[in-house]
Amino acid sequence: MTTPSTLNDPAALAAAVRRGERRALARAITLIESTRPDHRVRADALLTALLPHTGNSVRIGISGVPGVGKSTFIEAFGLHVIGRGHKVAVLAVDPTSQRTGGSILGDKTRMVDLSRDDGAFIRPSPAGATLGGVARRTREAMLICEAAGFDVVIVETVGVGQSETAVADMVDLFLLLLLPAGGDELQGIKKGIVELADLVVVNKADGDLAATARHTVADYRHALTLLRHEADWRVPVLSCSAITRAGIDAVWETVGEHRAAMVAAGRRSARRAEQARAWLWSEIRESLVESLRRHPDVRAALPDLEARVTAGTLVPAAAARTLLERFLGRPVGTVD
Ligand SMILES: Nc1nc2c(ncn2[C@@H]2O[C@H](COP(=O)(O)OP(=O)(O)O)[C@@H](O)[C@H]2O)c(=O)[nH]1
Ligand SMILES: [Mg+2]
Repeated sequence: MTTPSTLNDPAALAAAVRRGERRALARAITLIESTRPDHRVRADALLTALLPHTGNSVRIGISGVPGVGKSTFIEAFGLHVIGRGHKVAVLAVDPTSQRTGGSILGDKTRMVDLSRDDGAFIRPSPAGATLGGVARRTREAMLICEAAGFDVVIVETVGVGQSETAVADMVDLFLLLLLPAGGDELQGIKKGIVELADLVVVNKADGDLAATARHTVADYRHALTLLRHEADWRVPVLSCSAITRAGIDAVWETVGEHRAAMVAAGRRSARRAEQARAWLWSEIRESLVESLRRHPDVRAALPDLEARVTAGTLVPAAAARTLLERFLGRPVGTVD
């Protein structure tokens, strides 16, 4: 059983996570979300213990503009996948959640059945100042969920900014949900987001919107053939209704086809290896900047340098060099 003392002991917490204990899972994610330095040390120990048991999931990113039906879709899709014998974890990357109160949390009313299901685990976006911080914690939460036996991990993004790239960089398949409507601009889709998609699904293909949905499917099929040509995977455009649940099964089948194609081409492990390398470098950047900010000599010099840079009397590169020299305690030739 999980007792308060096990929660402070990374090895015991790791064991409880691996047994699939809900409380341990929630506690483990709370630990990795903490910014306290002593918690970070324990979080790293926990993740190190769990790492050999991670990686065994289908990692799916889901994006789309607010109102496209992400929450409703995840409820329908998640229940379908659980019905096929899987366990589904739902995480979110929403750097705006501090202001909005969290995308998933606010949406749990649309995921009532899924959140009650034993086969599902739903976690709202961590509150974090930077997208980098939120993305890091979501990646780590994904590893913890995998170690706990969740073999399908869905990462939702709010679809309003940079978070799509961050999510595409942590999943095997990036699914873009579209509305039955005109082109990207009409749908409020940011430039470049469509290019990230491995699978495009037009939602709300029901009732009065069914005919428009068919046109949207045809439009995007055409647009995507112009957009990119990949040897191993031609991005499919499907339609579904998260409400009637028509077409949801085909989406899951296509996820399986994508996985099979990527594994066969050796691209699944290559993509994950590349993601791990990029993650390493973002960790290096984040922790370097963090230690730099904490350095006493840097802190002493920072207010004055920042004031001069913002006043336009000091070049940022020169200010950065001064700070770096204080941090390193020696002169540096060039900043780059
Ligand atoms: N007609 C129809 N409405 C849908 C469908 N999926 C979602 N909706 C509705 O669209 C609205 C936004 O859905 P929601 O899941 O909250 O979208 P999100 O902001 O992307 O998470 C809600 O009123 C849903 O009931 C669908 O497949 N068909
Ligand atoms: Mg939502």
